[in-house]
Amino acid sequence: MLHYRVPTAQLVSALTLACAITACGAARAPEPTPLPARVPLESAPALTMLGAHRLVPAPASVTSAEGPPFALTATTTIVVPASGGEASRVGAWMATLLRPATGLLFPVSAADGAAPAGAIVLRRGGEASRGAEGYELTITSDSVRLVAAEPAGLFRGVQTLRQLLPAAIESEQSVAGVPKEWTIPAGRIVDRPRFAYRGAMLDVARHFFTVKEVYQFVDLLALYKLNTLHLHLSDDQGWRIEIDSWPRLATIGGSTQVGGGPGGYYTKADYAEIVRYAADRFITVVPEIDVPAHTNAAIAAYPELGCSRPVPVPSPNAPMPGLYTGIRVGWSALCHDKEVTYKFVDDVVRELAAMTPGPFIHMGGDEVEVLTREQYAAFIERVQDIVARHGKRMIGWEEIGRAKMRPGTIAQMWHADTLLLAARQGAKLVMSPATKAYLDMKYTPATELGLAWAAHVELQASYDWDPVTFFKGLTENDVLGIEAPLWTETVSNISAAQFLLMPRLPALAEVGWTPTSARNWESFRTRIAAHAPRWRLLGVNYYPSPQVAW
Ligand code: IFG
Repeated sequence: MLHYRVPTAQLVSALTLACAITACGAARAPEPTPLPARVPLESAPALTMLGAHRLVPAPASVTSAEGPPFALTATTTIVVPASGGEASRVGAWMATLLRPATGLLFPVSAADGAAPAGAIVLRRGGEASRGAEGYELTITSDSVRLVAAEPAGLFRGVQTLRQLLPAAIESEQSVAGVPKEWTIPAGRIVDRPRFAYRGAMLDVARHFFTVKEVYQFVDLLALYKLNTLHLHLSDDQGWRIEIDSWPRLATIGGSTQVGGGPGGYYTKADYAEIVRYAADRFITVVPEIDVPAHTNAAIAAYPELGCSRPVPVPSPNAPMPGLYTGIRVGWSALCHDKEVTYKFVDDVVRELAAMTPGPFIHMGGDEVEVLTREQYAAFIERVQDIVARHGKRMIGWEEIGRAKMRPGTIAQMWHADTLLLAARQGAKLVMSPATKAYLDMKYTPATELGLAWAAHVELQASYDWDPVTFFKGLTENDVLGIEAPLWTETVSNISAAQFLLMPRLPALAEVGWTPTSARNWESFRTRIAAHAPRWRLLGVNYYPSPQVAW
């Protein structure tokens, strides 16, 4: 008999309430204020009308229908196209998601044509104008039809289905009896993203995160329809990816981290695992090797890469001379006028491109204090040519707008107006303004984790902005999308990362996905409140922002 574990908090609130009534406990402690009674999963209001949805990101259009909901039962089957392929993989992924909490079998069958009643049917097709991630979801009492031009659209539609079921669907074990039945309200959703690039960045250089922790980061991106994982793989404190032609980059450059901990690095097999896990969720990996600054770990491994510039004050707990475990920025740089520097960049980009199926390689370019404007531009232009020669498009932080950008190169906006230099060259922009999207910013002065150099960023600040009107003079066509960077100077494990990510990540996911006409703060703050039980069941840490009535 599987026992349903009552969440501790419920127990606590029940006990608190009990004590308040029976004054249990000898010494009359001051009356504890009872915790806000959480709505127990058993009585979570089932979704009555599709329009009452608490979906995040909000879909482009939702139409409720009269009539009974679709119920998941022992005979519910999942039907995927006979051709198999990625659409079948999405069907299998959905079955794996639905089985544990419901205890139902969800057999998956591959067949075209009319499906049996009571089936969840995945089909390729629909309006190609909805793009690679658009989908349409039609729910009646006897069928659920999910149609998308591409498998990615099917996967995004499955996340919507997931959110239309009670939060208990996220539970790991069959919670028989909770809820009485698993229903999805009738209606129709036609949906597609506003922006093509919707990402989040994990800085694995300041603090190293294991492959399993990166999976947990990717799981949150998948739940909220983000499609890009930017990994900040190198910086002053750490080099995190194995490069065969320069082996000490990982073995020495990866041997420590901020604060002097053991650091770590991804072997090529580890990196391939991360790429596969992301690809299974239709998420593209964008690796970043930050040059010419933020390069102390590489220079500590290969001192010939640096000019004879002063190294930082030795870090008390750095295991090797030259390694740095503090958090100052901008002081290091590769030697721009040595040929070995460009051989280094070429070797690294060659090996990184070979292990990265996605179209982009991010080459950083931020916070360069030791080169003149001309030296910087010449360096960036040369690096850009190297990336192109290896068949990839370069992304760089906004400062690269000071160089001559190749068509296809993307500038990532973070803190100033240099993005306008890139826009004037016709470059596409990825918007990640530090005052809105930097998830390492404290929520408030009271937040223990995070930094505050840009701003304190509460949930509403992350939600209430528009990537196009954020900067005057930009047009919809200039903006490729948005990204939420999580820098990890103060974050050393995934639980701390989740506290800073959640709930701002879903807010930014909605900024990237939902048309402006379907977006507003009052609606979002109400909808996101319903996601907390889901996060608790998933074991995801989060900041209970006082801006939301959780
Ligand atoms: N700026 C630096 C990051 C990191 C960040 C912390 C960019 C592009 C401050 N560069 O953001 O390396 O230190 O908030």
